[in-house]
Amino acid sequence: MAFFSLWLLPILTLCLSHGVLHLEASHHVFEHLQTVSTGSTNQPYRTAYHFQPPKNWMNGQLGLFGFADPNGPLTYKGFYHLFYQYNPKGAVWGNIVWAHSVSTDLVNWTPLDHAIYPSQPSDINGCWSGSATFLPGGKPVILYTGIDPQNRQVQNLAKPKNVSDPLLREWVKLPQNPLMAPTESNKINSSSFRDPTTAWLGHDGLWRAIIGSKRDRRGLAILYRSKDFVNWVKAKHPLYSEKGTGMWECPDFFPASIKSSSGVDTSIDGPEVRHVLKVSLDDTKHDYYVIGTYSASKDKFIPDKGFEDTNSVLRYDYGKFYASKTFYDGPKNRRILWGWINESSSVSDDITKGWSGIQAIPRTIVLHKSGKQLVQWPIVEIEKLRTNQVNWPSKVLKGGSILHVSGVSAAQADVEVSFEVTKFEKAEVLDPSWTNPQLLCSRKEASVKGGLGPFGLLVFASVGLEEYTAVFFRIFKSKDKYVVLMCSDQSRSSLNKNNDRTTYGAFLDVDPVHEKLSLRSLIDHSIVESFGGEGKAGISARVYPTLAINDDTHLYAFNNGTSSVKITSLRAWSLKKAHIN
Ligand code: DQQ
Repeated sequence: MAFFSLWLLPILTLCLSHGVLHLEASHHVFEHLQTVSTGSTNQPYRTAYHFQPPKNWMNGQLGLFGFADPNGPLTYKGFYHLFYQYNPKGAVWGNIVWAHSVSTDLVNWTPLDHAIYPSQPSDINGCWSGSATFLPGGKPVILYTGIDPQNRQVQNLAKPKNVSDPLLREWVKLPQNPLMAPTESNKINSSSFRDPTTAWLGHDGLWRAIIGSKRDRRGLAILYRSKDFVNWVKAKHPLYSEKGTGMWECPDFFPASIKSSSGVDTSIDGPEVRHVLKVSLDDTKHDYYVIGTYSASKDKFIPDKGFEDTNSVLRYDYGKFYASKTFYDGPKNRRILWGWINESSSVSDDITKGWSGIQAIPRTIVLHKSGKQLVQWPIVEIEKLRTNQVNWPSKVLKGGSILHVSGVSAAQADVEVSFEVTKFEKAEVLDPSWTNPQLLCSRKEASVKGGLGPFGLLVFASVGLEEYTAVFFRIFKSKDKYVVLMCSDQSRSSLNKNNDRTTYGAFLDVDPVHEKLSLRSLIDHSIVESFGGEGKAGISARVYPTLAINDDTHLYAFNNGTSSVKITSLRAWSLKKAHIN
C-alpha cells in the first residue's frame, strides 16, 4: 500500500497542541453525579489485563467507580496487596476509601472488602493516600492521610487486626490518631499536608517519613521522625524543598542500587546506593523524579539536579501516569512501580461507561548503569498472558511504507520491535529552540513526513486508517550528536472529538549510531503503554477509537520518513485476559 495515500486527512500540526481538550487527572467534586447508578453494558474500552476496580453486581448492573491512586502496595506471606483510592458511589472523585485487592502474581487479582474507610474523627471526611511500612519482625503498618471534621489533612496509622491472616483483611486504627497534624506552632498548611511515604529506619534507630506539602509556591517534603512509629516529631528542616513547584502530592523516596539491577529495601543506605525522590506535581499532574544523595547525618536529600525546569526533569512516563508509588518486593528482590492512569474521556462519558481510572502494568524499576536515569520494564509475570506469537525476520522498512502485523488480536497485544538505522544523511537539523519534546511531537505528528522518521507502530488502527494511534521515533541532527525523539500521537486516535487527544513526547538518551532503537507497546482496548530504548522512557496514552475496536483493530509497522530503516526484529503476541476482580 502506498504510504502517501494514507495521510490525506488534513494535517493538524501545531494548532492541535493548543486546541486540545485538557482533561488531566483532577479531583473536582461532582456531587450531583455521585449517586448515579447506571453503567453502560457496551464496554469496548474496558481493559482485559490492566487492573481496574471490581464491578458492583448488586443491582445486576455495572457499578460506578472512582479514581485510584495506588496506595501502600506491599507483599506479605505470598500475596501482593494493592490498595487504591476508590469512590464506592460514583465514577467521579469523592467519598474516598481504601479499596483492597490481592494477587499471587501481580496479574490476576481478587477483590476484598475495603481496608480503610472513614470511621474516626481523624478520617471522617476521607481516607486519602498513604504507604505501608514493615516494622521489625515483618509486621506491616499503614500511614495514611485522613480528613478530619474541620477538613484538615492529618496523618493516621492503621495496623492489621490479625497478622497471621495473609490477606490482611481487617485494619485497626490507632486510638491516638492523628499522629501528625497541622498546628499553630508548626505552621503546616492544613489543606496541603498529605500522602505519607513508606518510612525508613536510620542507623540511630529512628524512623523517618516524609509528607507532601507546600508553603506558598514552594513544594515541601516535610520530614517527621519517630522512635516507636506512634509518636512523631517534625524535623526542623524538610528532607528537600524547591521553590516554584507548588503542592507535592504522593512523594516517594527510595534507594536504588548502583551495582546491580536488584531492588533494595527502603531503609538501605550507604555508598552502594543512590536515592530517588519522586513528587507528583499537583499543578501539572505529572510525576517527576530526581536522583541524588541522602545525607543521613543532616537528614537531607541533595539532588544532582533539582525539579526547577519541568521541561527537562525526568519522568517515569511522559503520557498519563500520576500519583505513583514504588515498593520493595523482598521475595523477588526487585523494586516495583505502580501508577494511576486516568481517563481521557469526558466526565459524562465516564458516567455512561460507569468507571474511571486504571492502574498501569506494574514496572520493575532500576538505576541505569550511567547513573543518570531510572529504567523501567513491565513485570515479567505479564508475559505469561502471551499467546499466538508472531515473529518477523529482519526486513527493510522503506520510506513511505506501512506493513500489517497480522496474526495477533491487535486490541489486546504485546509488541516488541527493534529498528536499526545506518544512513543518517537525511536526519533533520534540530532547532535549538525545540527543547520541549511534547510540543515537538505535536508539531511533527506521524503524518508529517521527515528525513529519518517518523517510524514505529500504528496501534488501534481502523482498516481504512480513519483512526490510529502512532507510537514512533524521529532522529534529528544536533551540533555533535543525533537526538532521538519518541512520540505517542493520539491526534487521530478517535473520531470522537470529545476526548483529550493530546500528543506526548520524550527525548530518549540513546545513541542511534551504535545502538538499536527498541520499542515495546502494551495494547489493551483503551490504553497503549509504550517503552522506548529498553525502558528509558515510558509513554502511556488512553484512547477511545470508534471504529478500531475489538476485532476491528489493526496493528502496523510504518515509516513516514524519506530514508529506509531496518526492522531487525519484531515479535508480537495476543495477550490473554487476566482474572481481575
Ligand atoms: N489523591 C489523594 C490525595 C493525593 C491525590 C486523594 C493524588 O491524598 O494527594 O484521593 O492523586
